[in-house]
Amino acid sequence: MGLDEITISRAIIERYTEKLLGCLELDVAIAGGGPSGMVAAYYLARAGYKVALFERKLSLGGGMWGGGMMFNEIVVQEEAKFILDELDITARPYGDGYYTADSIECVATLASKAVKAGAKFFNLVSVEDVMIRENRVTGLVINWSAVELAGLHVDPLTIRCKYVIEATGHPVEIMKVISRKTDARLLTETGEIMGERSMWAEQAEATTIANTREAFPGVFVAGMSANATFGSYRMGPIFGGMLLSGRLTAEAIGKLLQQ
Ligand code: 48F
Repeated sequence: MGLDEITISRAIIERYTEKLLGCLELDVAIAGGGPSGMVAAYYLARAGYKVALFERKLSLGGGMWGGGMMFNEIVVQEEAKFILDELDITARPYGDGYYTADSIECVATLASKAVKAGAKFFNLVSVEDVMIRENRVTGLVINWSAVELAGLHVDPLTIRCKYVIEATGHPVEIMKVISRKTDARLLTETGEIMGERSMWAEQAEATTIANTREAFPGVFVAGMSANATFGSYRMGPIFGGMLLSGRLTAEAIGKLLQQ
């Protein structure tokens, strides 16, 4: 049998279209494919929810690939080590309560497990806006990242969902767009995005968990976005908080979806 380029093209177009059409209405739409977003995608998919993740860049993984300053190892503390175990990622003890993991293994395994569990990933797609009905976010507005990068005037498409996870990391893009485009208060102390503070790993890791919650009706903040929204510290290349936050968001949303 000879290979036909048109068959190859048709296969890709049909399968991608099928995948995208299947994600127009979701239980959960995730903005950002860093560690917190991918962990949330994995646990939600594993629990049987219909979940898709939209990532601006070509590659998933966000800030995880680069470890600390491009030394591609990450540190995970005792409290989150069980997540590495659940994902079958090798954790090497490093003294008292610290573990290290290879950041390439982490990203690759997370992406693989989430997709195999049934989460749909759309890379090269940016979330540029949200849909709001009666003061609740009801969906994401998406466009090709290439359109955004080229500054082209092309209208977006829309995904409806029951919950959104804001996992865009430091820039906290989803909360920013909500804050800019509505008069409503966010569910923070000030009603606005409180902003990220400087490095303090211990505080930051603890508050990441406390800040993993609904920050606007229908939107949960996870990972670094949780601290950026609620005004807490950054933590640098220790990733336990990111993993725990992703898992916690999946659990919290799962509970609400069961009601
Ligand atoms: O920054 P990122 O890795 O977020 P995270 O899951 O983890 C933070 C850590 O990597 C690290 C840290 C240490 O513990 O503080 O920084 O909170 O991943 C965020 C992803 O979201 C994508 C972005 O390209 C990155 O891969 N992203 C950002 N804005 C958008 C987006 C958007 N508007 N639409 C789609 N993707």
